[in-house]
Amino acid sequence: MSRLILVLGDQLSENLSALREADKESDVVVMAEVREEATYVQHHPKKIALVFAAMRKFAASLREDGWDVRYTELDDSDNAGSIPGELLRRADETGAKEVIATEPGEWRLIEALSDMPLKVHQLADDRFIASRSEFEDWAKGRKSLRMEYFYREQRKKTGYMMDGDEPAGGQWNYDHDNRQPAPEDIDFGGPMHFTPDETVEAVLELVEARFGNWFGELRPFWFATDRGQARRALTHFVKHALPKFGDYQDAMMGDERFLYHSVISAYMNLGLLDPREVCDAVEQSWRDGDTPINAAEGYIRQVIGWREYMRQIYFHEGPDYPRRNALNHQRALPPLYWGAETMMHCLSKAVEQTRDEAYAHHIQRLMVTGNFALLCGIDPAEVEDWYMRVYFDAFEWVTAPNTVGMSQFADGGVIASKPYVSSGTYIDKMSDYCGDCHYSVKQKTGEGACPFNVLYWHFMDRHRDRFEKNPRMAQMYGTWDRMKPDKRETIVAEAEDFLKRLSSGDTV
Ligand code: DLZ
Ligand code: SF4
Repeated sequence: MSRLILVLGDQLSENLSALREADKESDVVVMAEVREEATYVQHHPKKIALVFAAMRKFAASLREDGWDVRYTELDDSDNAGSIPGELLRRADETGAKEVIATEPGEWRLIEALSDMPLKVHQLADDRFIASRSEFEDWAKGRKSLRMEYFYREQRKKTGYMMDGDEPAGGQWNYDHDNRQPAPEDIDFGGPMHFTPDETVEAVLELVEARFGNWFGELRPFWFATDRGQARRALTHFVKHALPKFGDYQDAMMGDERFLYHSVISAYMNLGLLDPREVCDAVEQSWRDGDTPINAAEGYIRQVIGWREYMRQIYFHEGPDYPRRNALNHQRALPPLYWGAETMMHCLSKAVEQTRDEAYAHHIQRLMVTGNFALLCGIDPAEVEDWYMRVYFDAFEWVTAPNTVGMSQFADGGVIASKPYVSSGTYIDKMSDYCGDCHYSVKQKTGEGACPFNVLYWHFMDRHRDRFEKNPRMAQMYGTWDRMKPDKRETIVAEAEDFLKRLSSGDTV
C-alpha cells in the first residue's frame, strides 16, 4: 500500500530524509499551498511568492524524476486549507494509512502532525550540520550555551578551515577584522537577479490577488526560485562579493541595500542550497587565494555557527521560547515599523528597504530596528511577529532565537551575554545614515538630539538591577554614575517624553 511523503515549503531538497525513505514506485508525494501556512503570520508578499514558486518548481522536478506528486495550489477548489487537512484528503484519495515526513522546523507543525489520526513518522531533518541529539549531548552539564564553543566543535567536526586540530591561521575567530565602517563606494552590483519565468509570473499574480495588501512590495521580484538559480546566486556571491564580505559585514549604507552580503539565507532555509555546499564554495575560494581568511571564516561562522546554533536553541528551549519576556517589556510596536513617517533616518531606511526587498542584513536587524525596539521596551512578541512577517528568510526556528534571544534579550541571557543596545554613536560609526538625519547624533540631549542617545541610558537605568553586576556592562554603569545628577535627570526625562510621544502616535 502506498504511503504519503510530505514535503513542506521549506523542505525543497532532493536529499530530504522523507524522500530518501520513500519508495518511488509505490509512495505518493504530497505538497500543498495552504491558507494556514500562508496566514499564520502575514508574511511579506515576496516571501509567499518565493515559497510557492519554489514549491511548484520543485514539484515539477520531482515529477520529471519519476515521482507521483499530488500538488495542491492555493486556489484549488478542494484545497483543505491546512497541512493536516491536505494529508487527510490525500489519504482518502489514495487509501494511504501512513505518512513519512521530515520533522518540520516549527513546534506548531510538529505538534499538528503528532496529533493526526494517521500514523505520521517524523524523521530527523539531517540537512542541518548538527543533529538535535548531538546538541543535547554537548549542552548537558554546561552552565552556559555560548555559540562560540558550539561553533568550534562544528569546525572540528566538519574540518572547515582547519589545519589538523588547529584553526587555520591560528585563530578561531577573525571578527575584530570584520568591523570596518561603510566604505565610500561599493564595487559589487548586488546579488544575482532572475527574471520571473512563467511559473513565477503565475505565482506573482496569485499572491498579488490574495495577499497584495499585506505589508511589503511584491514587485520587482528577482529571487532565485529553483536549485539551479540558487547555485548561480551562490557562485556569483563567492566570486564577486565574498572577498570583501568580511571587512564590511557590519557596515550600513542608505543607498546600498546589499553591500557585500550574499542574500542566500532564504535559499538555504527553503532547502534549495545545502549549508555544506555553501561552506565548501567559501572555503575553496579561500584555499585558492581569492578570499581573505577573515571573510571566509566570518561567513562560515554564520552558517555552521550561528545558523545551526539558532536552530538548536529553538528546539532545546522548547515551544514556549518565542513568547518569553524576561525584561517584561510591554509597549506596542509603533507604526513606524509599518512604514509610518519617522524623522529617524536609520529606521526609515531600514524599514523602507525591508518593505521593498523583504531583506535587511544582520546589523540593520540587530542594531537599528532591534536596538530601537529593545531600548523602547517593545513587547518582544510583537517584535518577533514583525521579523516573522517582513523577512524573506524568516522561519520560526531561526527568527525566534534571533529576535527573542539575541536581539531582545527576552530569554534572559540564554543566547546573549549582554543585551545588544547602543546609542547613536555605533550607528554613526558603522553607517552613512546620520548625515542625512533630522536629528544630530553628536548631540546628547535637548531639542534635535539623536533619540538613541537618551534611550540608551534610559534602558541602562531602568534595568540596573539586572545588568549592573554583568562584568561586560560595569564600565557603562561607571560612566552613568559619574554623570552629574541633573544630567542624568535630563536624560531620563527626555527619554520618557520621547517614549510617551512614540506611544501616543506622534511622528518621532
Ligand atoms: C512559509 C510557508 C508558506 C508561506 N506557505 C506554505 C505552504 O503553503 N505550504 C507549505 O508546505 N509550507 C509553506 N510554508 C513553509 C511552512 O510554513 C514551514 O514548513 C513551517 O513554518 C516550518 O518551518
Ligand atoms: Fe539614527 Fe540617530 Fe543617526 Fe538619526 S542621528 S540616523 S536617529 S542614529
